[in-house]
Amino acid sequence: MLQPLPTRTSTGASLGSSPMLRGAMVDGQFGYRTRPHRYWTKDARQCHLQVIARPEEKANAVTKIDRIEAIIVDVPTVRGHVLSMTTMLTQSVVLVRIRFSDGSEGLGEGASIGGLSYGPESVESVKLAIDTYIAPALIGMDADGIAAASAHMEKAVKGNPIARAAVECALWDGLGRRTGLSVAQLFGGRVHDRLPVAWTLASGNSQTDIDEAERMLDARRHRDFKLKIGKRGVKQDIAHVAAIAAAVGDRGTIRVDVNQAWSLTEARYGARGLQEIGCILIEQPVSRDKLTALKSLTDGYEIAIMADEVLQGPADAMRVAANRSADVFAVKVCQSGGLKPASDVVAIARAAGIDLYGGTMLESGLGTAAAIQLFATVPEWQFGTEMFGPLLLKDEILATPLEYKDFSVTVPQGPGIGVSLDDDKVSFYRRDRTVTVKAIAGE
Ligand code: MUC
Ligand code: MG
Repeated sequence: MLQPLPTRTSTGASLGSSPMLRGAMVDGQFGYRTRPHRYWTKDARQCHLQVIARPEEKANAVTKIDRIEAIIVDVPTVRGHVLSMTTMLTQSVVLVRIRFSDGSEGLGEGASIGGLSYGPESVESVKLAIDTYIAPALIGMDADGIAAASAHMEKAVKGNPIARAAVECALWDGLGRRTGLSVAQLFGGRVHDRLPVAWTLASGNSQTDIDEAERMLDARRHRDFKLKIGKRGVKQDIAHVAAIAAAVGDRGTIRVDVNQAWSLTEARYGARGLQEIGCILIEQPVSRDKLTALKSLTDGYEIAIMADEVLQGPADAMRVAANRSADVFAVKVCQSGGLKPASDVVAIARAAGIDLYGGTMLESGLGTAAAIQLFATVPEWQFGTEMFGPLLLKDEILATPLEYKDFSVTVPQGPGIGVSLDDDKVSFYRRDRTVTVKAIAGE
């Protein structure tokens, strides 16, 4: 432990005020600073030289990335979540824990939906990319150098934005915990204490969805509803949306997510029909590689067209913005490749005059909290957010759940992402858990 020395030694010799001669108590010994980078220790009569670390060196010691651990957890959903390409009964996510050389830790999460049916990454591929390629590339790097680590990751791993995002989030969380700052502060500071949260109605049945919407409105939990469509024919879908829109009335808003299921002809028919029944937005109506089709819908109808799956990071955001192929961006931390790239997607949208929506990959509370930290720093979310991931899960894996009330979620306080995991729950839901079967004698 280093402490400032008195300017007079035990032998009475004045050390003077010169910075070169100022002393320090180093691990119980006197140290005289004789050169900027070294200390000389002195016993009373003979000056014997011993090179020891100067205080600045200790203080500036680089914290390194020591260990990166990725685990898959599978948590059942509160009901079947019916999307155009799959029905979810469980949500699987990858939790990342990074251990740093100073003993600190950082947490991150990568999530996708429905195995490989939603996009090109699954939780299995995310874990493999982290264990096999990202971790070996990052071990030993400066823990605080997130830009350098991210650049290195991008070099080591092409694509795979969800895997990169999970690790990048954990680096931001670690930096926040070490500095005592929240991720929102690291990104410029909060401009919101709470964010509005939409709920997705996706039971597959109109009446069940109406009952669910009523419960959400009564509880003041959600008033903006996103309906998953695209599995049935367009006409049936319009009738389904019309029934729910009529039931909700002016107590809330109705949007739909087609998850790429329509052809352009179906989408034209759908856009006209949905706009007539008061639906305010269509999310990713056509395949993510059909940018011209997306643009023709954006130009052709008043109903807002939102880009989701097409946005796999800032370069895609630039492509969509360049031709104004969408009215709104669903900004997703995982799909963008991390918090910083997601903030770049936000910047591109704002510069291009494209509206914003805070999207989710149905992350658990951890990934949801990370996104909330970033979203809290963005002044306008014209279409709100859908930060409801943990509410779709039957069980909570955070030590303290996020707070949902008055149709919004509270931005977590505290350093880093501002949340911690319930380790028992994580042990219970982790895919590789070891189950101890007790053999009962005599049975
Ligand atoms: C998506 O495509 O937006 C978001 C909400 C939900 O229910 O599914 C996700 C994915
Ligand atoms: Mg979507």
